[in-house]
Amino acid sequence: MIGKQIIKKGVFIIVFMMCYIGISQKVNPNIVIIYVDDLGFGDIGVNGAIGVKTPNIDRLAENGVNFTDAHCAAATCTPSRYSLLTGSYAFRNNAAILEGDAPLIIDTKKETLPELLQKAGYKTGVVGKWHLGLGNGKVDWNKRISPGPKEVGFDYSFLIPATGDRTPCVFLENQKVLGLDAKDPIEVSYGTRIDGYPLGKEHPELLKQHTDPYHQGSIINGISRIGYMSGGKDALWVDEEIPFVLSNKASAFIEENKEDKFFLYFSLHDIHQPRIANIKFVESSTMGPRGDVIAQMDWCVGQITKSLKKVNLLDDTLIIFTSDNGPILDDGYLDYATELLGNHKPAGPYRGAKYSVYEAGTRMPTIVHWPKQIKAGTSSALLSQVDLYASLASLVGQKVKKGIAPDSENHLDAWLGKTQTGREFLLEEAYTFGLRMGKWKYILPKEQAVPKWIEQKFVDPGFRKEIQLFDLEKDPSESNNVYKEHPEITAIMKQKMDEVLKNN
Ligand code: NG6
Ligand code: CA
Repeated sequence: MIGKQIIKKGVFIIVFMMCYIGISQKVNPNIVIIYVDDLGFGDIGVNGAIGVKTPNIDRLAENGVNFTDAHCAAATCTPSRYSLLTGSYAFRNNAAILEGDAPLIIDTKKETLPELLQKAGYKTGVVGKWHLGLGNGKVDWNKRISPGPKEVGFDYSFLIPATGDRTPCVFLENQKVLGLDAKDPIEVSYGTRIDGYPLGKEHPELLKQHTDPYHQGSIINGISRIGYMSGGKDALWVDEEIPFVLSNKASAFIEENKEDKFFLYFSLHDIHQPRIANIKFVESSTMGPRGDVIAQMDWCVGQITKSLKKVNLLDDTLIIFTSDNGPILDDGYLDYATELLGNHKPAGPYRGAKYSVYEAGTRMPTIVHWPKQIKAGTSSALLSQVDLYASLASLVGQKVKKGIAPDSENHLDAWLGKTQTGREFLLEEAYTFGLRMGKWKYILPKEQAVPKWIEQKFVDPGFRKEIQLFDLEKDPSESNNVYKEHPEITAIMKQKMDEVLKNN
């Protein structure tokens, strides 16, 4: 009798456990972050793009939530990526754009987003642009480079080490240069010139695109870069093939991990300069190279959805499509982005660009797609990518450790389109700071000079010696500074800004 009861109880527990596992598998979707480089709010069809079509991205938006007030953490790449993976503001770690030989800026002792997902049973992978530094100091590109993605929680990595316009121009697979011939070792330098590939400033006749003086280092594949490089001839990437290489690696990761839960951080090179589209996409837009690489990037997005569909996982994968900073037309390479723009508005209705503290610097095209759980629509919730850490932790049932991800707020319901309420305050990092509170935008006055190359840009980055306050409801393009008319709002925002910046 008692034996029977124990068996019954046991069966009950097993059935209960099976149900529980079943439910928890359903709750935890695969997660794919598609991170585009330098894509502006207005560069996608659903947000009003004129000079290029983005059918694959538009499809994500039609079946997901399209956000109108979601932000990357900063108006440049490294700081935004740092915040995304650590849940911490970039200024806390002085994270700024890194050179191609810079050391890793993520503290390996602190739990990162991929590490947290690993604890929840995810296989984690990063494919694409890294730009968070590698190694501890002087990198030897001929050996396995560590610390890197593995040491911050990625089981698999396939990287462009820094940017497309910086040396070294090679891929790293699991932190080793892919295709390197040991007899032709790589050396990279950002200070002293080394004897290696010809230089842009000395051999303009070898160039596919001319550049400003800042991008006239080593010429690789007919494109001069920032920095010097020698060796590694067999390992050099071909810019025109990068979208295919990265999409194939991302698809292979999905295929290999289809039986597990996986987290893929797919970080595209497009639409960063050098904007050299594959012949398949040349003249696929009316805007020249910048438009063509938007079409190319859209194709890559389609490859990911196709791969997910093929293994029957598209409906049960949370895809977050977004960008790392605002759009830029002329960033140093002469590709006629300004001249060929026509009526297309890269930043939509917003003022500013990459590097800028105005809205376009951080207000990103952002789409969340998860057909099984999300009702299609749009959302005006105020959100920051720094919040993905705590929000995804909540999604997968993990606790954020004390002292980790200090700036990340859990807004899972907003990310999933269940509520339109996001952050009360949102920090925007540029070369100064902006702060949002509802419709208000406050910009911290800036005393110091900005880097010379930013000052020389045609874009107005928005740094001023006086306070700026804008009412974005009446004035979405930040043209009417109203701080004198609203001393009480200015005081609240100043106080909050001081609090955020002091709390370091
Ligand atoms: C800047 C580079 C620019 C680009 C940017 C990084 C100069 C003058 N300009 O320093 O070419 O590489 O860094 O872009 O050096 S980002 O999207 O990765 O932040
Ligand atoms: Ca960028």
